[in-house]
Amino acid sequence: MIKPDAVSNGYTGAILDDIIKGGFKIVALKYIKLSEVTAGQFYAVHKERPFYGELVSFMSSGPIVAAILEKEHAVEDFRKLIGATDPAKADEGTIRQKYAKSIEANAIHGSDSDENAEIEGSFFFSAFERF
Ligand code: FUP
Repeated sequence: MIKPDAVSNGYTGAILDDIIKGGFKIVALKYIKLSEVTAGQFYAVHKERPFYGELVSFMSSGPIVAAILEKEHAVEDFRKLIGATDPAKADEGTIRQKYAKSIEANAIHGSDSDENAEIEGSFFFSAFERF
């Protein structure tokens, strides 16, 4: 998911380009705005964390780009491509280092396991929207 900060700062095209050049195949793609309810459902695992309320309000503050990506070792390789959660700690050349300003508005989300990738992909896309 390309987050509202990166979309509103005009980085959507550059980020998709980095993803494609990183060897990922785009299986599904969608430009939508989450409501507070849907953002809250997406981040339900963080419900008890102190930053949950602000995260939900930020994630529903503007449109996002959701995608399903395919690659060998996709989860591990995508996390390398996007860099650390805190852009100040992200390696040079990573998406968060290049396009993010803060730990909350950190430009992009990547699934942390194959299991969560399946859950999160099904959150946004039906079988008819995957190619
Ligand atoms: P990541 O897997 O890198 O997206 O990181 P986490 O699952 O730990 O966090 C999910 C999201 O919560 C982050 F992308 C941004 C937000 N977050 C905060 O706003 N503050 C924090 O201290 C940690 C995470």
